Amino acid sequence: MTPTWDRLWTNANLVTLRGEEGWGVVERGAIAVSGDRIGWVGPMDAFEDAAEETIDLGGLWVTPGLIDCHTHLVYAGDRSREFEMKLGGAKYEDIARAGGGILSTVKATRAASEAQLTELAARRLECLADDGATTVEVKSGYGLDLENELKQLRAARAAGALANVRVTTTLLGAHALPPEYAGDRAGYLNLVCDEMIPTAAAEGLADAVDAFCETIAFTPAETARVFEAATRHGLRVKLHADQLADTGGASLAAAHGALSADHLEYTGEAGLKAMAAAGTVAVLLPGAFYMLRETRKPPVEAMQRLGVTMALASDHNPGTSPLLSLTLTMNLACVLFGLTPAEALRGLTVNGARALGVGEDRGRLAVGQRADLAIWDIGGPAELCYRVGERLCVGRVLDGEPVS
Ligand code: DI6
Ligand code: FE
Repeated sequence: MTPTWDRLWTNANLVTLRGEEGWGVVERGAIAVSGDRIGWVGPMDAFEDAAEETIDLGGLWVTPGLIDCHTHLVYAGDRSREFEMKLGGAKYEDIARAGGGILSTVKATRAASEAQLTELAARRLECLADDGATTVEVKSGYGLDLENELKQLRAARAAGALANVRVTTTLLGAHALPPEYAGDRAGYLNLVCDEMIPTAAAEGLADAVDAFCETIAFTPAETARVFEAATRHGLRVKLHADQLADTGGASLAAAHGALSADHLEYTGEAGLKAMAAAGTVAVLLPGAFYMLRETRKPPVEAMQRLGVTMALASDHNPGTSPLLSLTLTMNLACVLFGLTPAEALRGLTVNGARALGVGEDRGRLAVGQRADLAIWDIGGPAELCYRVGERLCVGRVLDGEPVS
């Protein structure tokens, strides 16, 4: 029989994540791919075609490749000293005065070469890849001037190629006010809106634009300016919203058709209703919640009740979430935020894809979706949220090609 398919993975337990809840497990299943697309999924005994190459997985488990939709993993420097200070009771202001905080990472990142940043980011992406990641979103936000924000975005793209991970990039110029603009907020917003966004869009370096809308960062009005500039230049928007206070970030994100609003510990019902109506995805970031020893949890029950789609991400960054384990991210979401294991895995696959605007392209084991797979040596899918710290991922497939 002339082979119909390029590759067939068979004798596997498939976690399809079909529909809107549950695992969608197909035991003793098979997946056939043609090129970079899934072409057939189902019980192996029902497969009647032929493939150029057949891989017997011997009962291993297969999920969609994991999608980490919120990271800040391009940076130099180290913030472990301030971690030590915080454990000793130091406040955010004490740390900033001691030269810590975001601006200490900005200083180190500006001093690093693009090649150095690429190497550092590639190592971090490999950690996420070891845990089943096939798509990772990477933000800028530690350059805070045109040259260094673009340097970060280029390094993110280059690191993805080195680590065999699909990287989407997000410009986060509105992350903090750089020292040279102290006292000139309007001037810095002009730089973000009139130079960073147009240049990143024109050079194809950013897939989206984000901002840190917070009492210690940018106001809703300043954020709206950034969103309007992004939309003018054809870029979708995302938002760090209501992490430390309810500043109306979720409602603002929804009003601008944002792909996602992220953190949301302090978001109220009005913001969630607006997000549900706009289709803006909630991205839960338990790593930052845990590291900051927060007590106010994001309103997960209200999100479920109001039909807000919930994604999950590592939020890897050197200050509040130095987390590079996706199984631990899922475990924290279950233990700290009360997600079920199936909700947690959906948060790092189909809903993570939706938070990046690529939900039609990847995130499920379904015909027509991109053939990005993660292969696991487990006894059942809930173990992905339970067996923390073990090396459970034994293989990855990107665009139908085995990459590890
Ligand atoms: N929210 C956060 O928790 C991080 N950025 C943001 O927008 C903090 C980043 C850092 O401390 O380096
Ligand atoms: Fe973040």
